[in-house]
Amino acid sequence: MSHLRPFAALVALIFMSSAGAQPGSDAWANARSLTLQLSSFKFEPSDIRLEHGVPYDLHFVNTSSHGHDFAGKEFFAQAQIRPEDRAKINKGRVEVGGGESVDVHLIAPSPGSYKVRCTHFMHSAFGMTGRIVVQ
Ligand SMILES: [Cu+2]
Repeated sequence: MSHLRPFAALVALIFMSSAGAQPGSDAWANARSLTLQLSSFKFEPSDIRLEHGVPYDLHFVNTSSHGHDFAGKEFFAQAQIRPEDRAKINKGRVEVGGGESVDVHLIAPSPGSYKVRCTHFMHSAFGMTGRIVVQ
């Protein structure tokens, strides 16, 4: 019977990968769209409410003519980011150039409060801070 074990392991592996946590494209198509506006010097809204386990399309729009970023190291580390969007996040930050927009699809992480801010020089001091509350 021992010769069957590798086969059983293979079946288990295939089953696990097809039933894994990463949702199919359908789940992303149904993602809730949420626009997050960046400007000099605020996030709108600055108090972002998400539901745990729900897929979102976070649509970051920079309405100013200067670059800003949306930094939430812990939030992005905990969230499940759509593979195609992972490159848009660098060191927990989404950089959005002046007049540009960036979409990041993700599944909201565990409930909690996650701080966000713009890391550009002095921008958080001027008011570019906020939080994401996951319920
Ligand atoms: Cu900024």
